[in-house]
Amino acid sequence: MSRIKGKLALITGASAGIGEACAKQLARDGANLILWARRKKRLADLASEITDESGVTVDIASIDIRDHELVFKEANQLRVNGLSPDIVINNAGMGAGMSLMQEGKVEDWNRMIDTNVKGLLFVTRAFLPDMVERDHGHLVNIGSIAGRQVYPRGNVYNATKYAVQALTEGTNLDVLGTKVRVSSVNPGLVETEFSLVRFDGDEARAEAVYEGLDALRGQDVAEVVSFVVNAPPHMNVADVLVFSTDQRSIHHVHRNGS
Ligand code: 8X3
Repeated sequence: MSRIKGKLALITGASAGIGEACAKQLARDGANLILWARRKKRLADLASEITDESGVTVDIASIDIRDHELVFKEANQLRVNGLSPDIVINNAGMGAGMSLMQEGKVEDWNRMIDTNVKGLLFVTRAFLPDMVERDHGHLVNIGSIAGRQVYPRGNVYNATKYAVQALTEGTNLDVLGTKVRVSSVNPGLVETEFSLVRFDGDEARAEAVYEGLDALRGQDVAEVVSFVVNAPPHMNVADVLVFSTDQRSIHHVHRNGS
């Protein structure tokens, strides 16, 4: 049974990985979609694939969530058009580099903080007031095990994901007394473009991250998100941590031969 059939879900970072898988899964659940990402062509291809397979509507927009003026303008336009989302999946996020703290690049820090923290804040600020006003809505933040445990060279990426955790918990406190729900879904290793982006297109380095283990797929995380947003209205799944069976903590990963 789907409780989100006919609801409107907005997903950021929807052009690939966990975001793309969430789009397909929530469409299977019968939700209409608004998909945001920077890469419009990929969004357009995904939208036509989804509309071919399901009867849901899919709106797309090329949005860089680091641009707060664009985020607020687009959100306002959606509101004016009567398209206020019932569900917002704050998925867009990235890792940039893996340097020692003492060697970190300011450019990498800015990209991670601007996307993972400030971008998530802008999207939340853009849609949460309407949810509170309507006394209805569900915000799902995609965090990470990297927001629970630090690892060498994770420094600023870890800090951004710890921030996501704090923002999820803090937002839940701030909407107490309303029917708005705030959840976080925190995966461990998921085989997506994440490492390719982090290592600036270095395929060998990216592949090594997932080598020898049966990592999570985007679809696995999307199924968890689907469970979270399909929970009955009186139930708020505040926090989920999900690993591949080959991973038990950020520091404990079983690889073939290990
Ligand atoms: C990404 C997971 O373990 O590579 O959020 O930091 S990890």
